[in-house]
Amino acid sequence: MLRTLSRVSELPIIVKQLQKVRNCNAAVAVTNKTIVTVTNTKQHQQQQQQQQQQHTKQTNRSSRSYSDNNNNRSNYNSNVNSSNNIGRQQHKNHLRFDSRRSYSSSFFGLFQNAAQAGVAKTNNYATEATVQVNRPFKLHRLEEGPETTVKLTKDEALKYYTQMQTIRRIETAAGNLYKEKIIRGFCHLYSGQEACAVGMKAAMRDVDNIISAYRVHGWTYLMGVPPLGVLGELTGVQSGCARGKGGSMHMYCPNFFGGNGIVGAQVPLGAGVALACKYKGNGGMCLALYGDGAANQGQVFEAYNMAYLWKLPVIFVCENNNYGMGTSAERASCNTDYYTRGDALPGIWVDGMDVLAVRSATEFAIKYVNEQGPLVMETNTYRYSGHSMSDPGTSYRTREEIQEVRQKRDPITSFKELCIELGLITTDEVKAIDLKVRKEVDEATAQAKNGTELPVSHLWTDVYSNNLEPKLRGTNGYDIDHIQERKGVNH
Ligand SMILES: Cc1ncc(C[n+]2csc(CCOP(=O)(O)OP(=O)(O)O)c2C)c(N)n1
Ligand SMILES: [Mg+2]
Repeated sequence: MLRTLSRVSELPIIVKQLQKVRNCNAAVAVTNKTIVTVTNTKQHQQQQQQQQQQHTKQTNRSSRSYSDNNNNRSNYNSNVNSSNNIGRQQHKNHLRFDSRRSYSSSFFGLFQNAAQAGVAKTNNYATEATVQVNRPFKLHRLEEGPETTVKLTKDEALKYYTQMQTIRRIETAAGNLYKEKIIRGFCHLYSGQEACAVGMKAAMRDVDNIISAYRVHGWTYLMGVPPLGVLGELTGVQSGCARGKGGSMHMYCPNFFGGNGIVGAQVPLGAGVALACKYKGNGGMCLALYGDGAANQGQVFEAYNMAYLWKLPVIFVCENNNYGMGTSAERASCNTDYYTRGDALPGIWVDGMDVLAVRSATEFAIKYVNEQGPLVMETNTYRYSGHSMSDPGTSYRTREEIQEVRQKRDPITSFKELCIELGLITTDEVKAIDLKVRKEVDEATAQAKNGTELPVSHLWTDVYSNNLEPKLRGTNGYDIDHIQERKGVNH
């Protein structure tokens, strides 16, 4: 039976029909964004087995995925391993999904249950796909760059989507709390830039560290603080990750060195964290993030220089969102190719709206800095909000510009569409994740609103993470004991 569908959503109907046929085996090939073909013949099954055996002989590989090699899809192609040209040729016009799976009864059962199963028990009709990154990397002083063909498993797809959606929700909640005057002071939102953080985090190992500027609510959550720890910090209550003492720009957790309000200051600090990794010999590295607006600062170049001379395991990441406050990158920089600005340091330009490209570039960079020393990575991205909550963000750019990025390059929407298209996530699973994330962030918002502040006497507790003297120094006229209530998180 061969049938062409006009929409992916028709797939369950076809699957039900197929179930009625005895001894059937189903396979699915997505040939472009909208067309799905379901093939169901015994002959096909045998053909597939023969090809599989032949392929095993030729490649002697235990795992592979098949490709339809359809040229209609310019951006995302599902391929066999790129080095395996024989295999690719052989399986031309065949299936994109992993041939190791049997698309028989278990496939039908799982698929049918997907809608009720929610996020935990997901449908499994594609477990892994091979994807081409959206826009090519640009390289500076590098002969080889990151992998452009990357694997994406279903679990990873669910995780990245959930993480990006949670960051977006937290930022929306923060924006609303600010407008209600429940959050006071500074508040810089990360909406639009989610793929940068989620992609980098996906590549990080337990021994790795990160330090950034002030746009860090998303990073704080990714590094292990639950939404309430972030939102409570923003509303200044005890459930905040710094017990409400830090606020928007000063959040920390293990391996995350914050949260720094002085533009550019985190860059040499990041080099210092990398020096500590090298000194301890723990194999870790540090991601030192800064914006296009910080990229022309003297201390950035001084940090590049020292890191290069000392071969420090640091990735200098310029998150280029095109604006430093209200000044466009073109107005502020004589050279907006930030990935080349390290001079002797190699550099990579990466599409910061493509979570998989960021992950691939970071994986490459981690290996590189551990073996050879520092590297500059520019993630090309966009922020939807103004610089901070006090900036409407529309006096130095047009509403149309923002709208266009939202419609054409949004990191969450494009990743969601990709995953659905690849068959890694269903629309029902997307809905279930959206609901779960909304519930979690709504609950955290309510608790952050109603939390209690620390008593004033706690202002001077935990000044040092490891206090070596009994009294606080420099409090002239006062005789204040140092009280440690909590252990520092970044020893
Ligand atoms: C040393 C210093 N100079 C100026 C400022 C004021 N300031 C805060 S953010 C900012 C722009 C930074 O832009 P960018 O680095 O591109 O980061 P983005 O806000 O785009 O994430 C400036 C000038 C500051 N906080 N510190
Ligand atoms: Mg900027």
